[in-house]
Formats: sequence, structure tokens, C-alpha cells
Amino acid sequence: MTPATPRAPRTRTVFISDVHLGSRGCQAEYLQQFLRQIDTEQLVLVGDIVDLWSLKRSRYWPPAHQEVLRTILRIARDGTRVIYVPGNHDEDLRELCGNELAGIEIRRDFIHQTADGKRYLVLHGDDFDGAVTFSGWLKYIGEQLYDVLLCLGRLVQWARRRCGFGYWSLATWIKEQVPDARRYIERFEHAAAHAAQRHGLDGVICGHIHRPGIRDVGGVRYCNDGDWVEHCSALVEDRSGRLGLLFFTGDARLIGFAGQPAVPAPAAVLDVAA
Ligand SMILES: [Mn+2]
Repeated sequence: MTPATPRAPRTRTVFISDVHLGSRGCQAEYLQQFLRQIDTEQLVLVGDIVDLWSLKRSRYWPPAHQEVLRTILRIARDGTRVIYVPGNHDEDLRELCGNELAGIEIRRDFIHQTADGKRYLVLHGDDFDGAVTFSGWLKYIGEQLYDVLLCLGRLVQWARRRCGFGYWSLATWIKEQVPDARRYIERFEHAAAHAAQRHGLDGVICGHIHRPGIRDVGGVRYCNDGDWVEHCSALVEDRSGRLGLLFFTGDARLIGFAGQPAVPAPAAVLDVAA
């Protein structure tokens, strides 16, 4: 009998954050489909995975959210290295940093080295809230209003689906219209890039502001993996060490890659090309 040849996973690393399990904004079904399709050496959870703030306000834990947790545990059990960097919405878990739980390493932050030897600071990103002067949209509209926006957005999305349209986020669209929101994002990007620079690193990988992006800022690379509330996005490192952004919604499937440099063939990363 010939032993099965061990097959290399399709991607080296998948980074996701701002899932907000336990809150109504979480796009758990899309995430569940995404997680079931990835085949990766490492999965990094860059914070705000479980929304403990929201759970403290009201108990909301539908089966789809439990299913996402189960899938993450299964991924860890099946041999993928899983690292969890708690964010501000799951900061109670920061007490566990330095430990391993159900095969998941819990870290406050760490340095990720890509296959081509570049070194990135990985952290959630709320660390930069102090550096970002709060004239930004976060304070501007506040978390409560953001929840209302997301709720309205779900209604719009429901109507769009019935009419056969693809995924679209109301909250994202509104933020595009607010100049303050754009300034806030810019300040955040600079603060994050500066942290990487100070440590002599090639870049930073974070989440927190629900704004996926890959940009060169001040000589280092700024990567934000986005969120699973508005964008359904992930940052993906392919086997050669290139980083790309991936957008995933169940009905529209793989929407596309963005960022510099883009991973050339999305279908090679996820088996979702129709
Ligand atoms: Mn956050």
C-alpha cells in the first residue's frame, strides 16, 4: 500500500478579524462557508472574534455563531496552526495571552514572518486609538449608531437579495460619504505603520477599523484584513509570501482580490471559482 502523499495546503496564512460573534452584525453564514473552504498552514484571528461587549448587553448566540466556533476548533484539531490575538471587544481573553487553549495559541501580538522573509507586526489595532484624534467617525456616530446602521443595512441587503442583487454594505457606503471617516482611517494607518517602523519591521497586519486594505505607508506595508460585519474579507498569504485581500460573500462567491501586489489567481487560493 502506498502511503498518501502529504499535500501542501493551498495558502500559507489566512488572517481574519472583527468577526463579532454574539452580535447581530456578524455575517456568520458567509464566514462559515469561507472557513470550510480554506486550506491553510496557519490561521490567525486578529481580534474582535467574539464580541463580549455585545454579549454583556444582550444574550445573542444563534446556532450559526456556535458553528463558526466549532469550525475554528476543528481547523486547529486538523493540524492548522491557529493563533488568536484578542482585540478590544474580546479583551477579557487577553488575560489568557501566552497560553494555549484547545490547540489555539493566544497572543497579545507577535511578529509574523512571510515565506519571502518579510517581518510584520500582528496586532488587533485598538492600541492606536489613543494616537488617532477622535474626531473620527467612531466617536462621531458612536457604536450604538453603528449598530443601527448595520441593522438597517441588513434590511437593505434582504431586499436586494430578493431582487437578485449581490452583497452590498450600507455602513461602508455611508462611511465613504463622510470626510471625517476618511481622515480617521488615514490617521489610523499612519499610527499602525509607525509602530512597525519603530520596531524595524517591514509592515503591520491589523484589523479593528473594519476597513480592509493593503498600502505602503511611510516606507512600510500597512495591511488590514477588514471584517465580517461589512466586508467579509480576509488577508491571505500565498505560498510564496505574497499578501492579498480576499472578499467573500456566499451568494456572490469570490468577489475579487485587491491590494498590492495582488495574489494572481484567486481560484488557486480558494476553490470557489464558479
Ligand atoms: Mn476592535
